[in-house]
Amino acid sequence: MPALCYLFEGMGSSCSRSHSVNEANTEDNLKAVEIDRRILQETKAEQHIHRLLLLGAGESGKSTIFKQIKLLFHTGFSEAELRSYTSVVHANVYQTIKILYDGSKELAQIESDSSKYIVSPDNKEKGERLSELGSRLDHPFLTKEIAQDIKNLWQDAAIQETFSHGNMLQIPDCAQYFMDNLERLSQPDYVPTKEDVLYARVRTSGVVEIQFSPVGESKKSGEVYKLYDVGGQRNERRKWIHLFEGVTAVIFCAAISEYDQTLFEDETKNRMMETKELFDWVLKQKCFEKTSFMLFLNKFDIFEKKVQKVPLSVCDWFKDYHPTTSGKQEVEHAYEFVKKKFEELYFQSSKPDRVDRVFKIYRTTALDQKLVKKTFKLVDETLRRRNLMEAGLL
Ligand SMILES: Nc1nc2c(ncn2[C@@H]2O[C@H](COP(=O)(O)OP(=O)(O)O)[C@@H](O)[C@H]2O)c(=O)[nH]1
Ligand SMILES: [Mg+2]
Repeated sequence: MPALCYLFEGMGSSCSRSHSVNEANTEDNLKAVEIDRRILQETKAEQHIHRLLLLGAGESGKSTIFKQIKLLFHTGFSEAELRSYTSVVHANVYQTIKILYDGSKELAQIESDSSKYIVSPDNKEKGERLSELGSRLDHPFLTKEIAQDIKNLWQDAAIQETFSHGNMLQIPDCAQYFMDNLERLSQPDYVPTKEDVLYARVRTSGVVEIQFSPVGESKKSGEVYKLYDVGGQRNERRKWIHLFEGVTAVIFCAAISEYDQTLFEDETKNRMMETKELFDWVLKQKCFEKTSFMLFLNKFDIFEKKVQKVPLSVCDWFKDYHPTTSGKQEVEHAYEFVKKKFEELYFQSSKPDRVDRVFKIYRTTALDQKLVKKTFKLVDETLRRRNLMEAGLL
């Protein structure tokens, strides 16, 4: 609370002056009264800020939600911020092509129909060179020439095959989008768009926060929230604990498309199983006894495509799933099944004294700005209603 500390310092100096000069110095008294009033105001203001904590495993979409909130209810991205994403976007391109090329070689060795994964002789040299570039920490700017090589390799049948069977590789979700936009990304005067920034993948380390009001800053009666984004990988989670006190709501992001993928930090562990265990652990935390839980079943866009090709039952948690129909209806059926699993987990992991916590589930695609806006309005409404109930006004 830097503002409060500053006020206390100010008060200290004004008090000592009033003692040394004149006890009844009205000017100093007025100052002290004013300071008291401001402290009171600040304290009240702080009390009205609701802390929202984004939690979830790595790559579940926490930072994308955070960016959307910045775009929707805060300052958006400045030109400088957009520009700062150039190297991130280019790094995502290099990482993607490296993962795909190295992955094709790996699959050619372990799969029985290995010839499908062998790139054409023309592209082999490009692949080796790009794979080497992808492992560097300092990537060069993505020039038109390099982008052309990447495009040729991306279009190679073996790379496409690897892409569609790459659930065991760590292919980022932004792969297709950036590969489709290579020409634009390699313009010498390229400035990332808002959309590029939303797709860009940076592994979060530490904690970032943003203060906002979902009805817009101009509307005074709106609730004020402070949203915290944290790193989701296992080695980041120890930093979470000190944020847990006094949290109004946890927004737990679960990427429901990840049921056939393995963890970045442990390739033997299914991502959905990790999410299940993590959700269970978070629900059982003592300091969340009265905290509201907003569960975002995220990456629905990927889920709806995947579920029609890869059976849900490949994941241990969903072993008892049996598809009934096909097409859109089947997607709904699968989604409802997953939702029910999370609901069951919630009630199992919430001791009887905690079942009166607010628990809501939302279907989200963090890249979809309109949907995120709508979802946050709902979250805001729920939390406001909860507030009124607690104050005995409802
Ligand atoms: N297609 C799709 N991609 C998403 C969605 N949410 C996040 N992503 C992408 O997934 C990657 C990881 O997301 P990020 O927000 O960094 O995850 P975090 O590790 O939980 O902070 C980024 O490339 C995002 O653009 C979603 O709902 N749909
Ligand atoms: Mg993140």
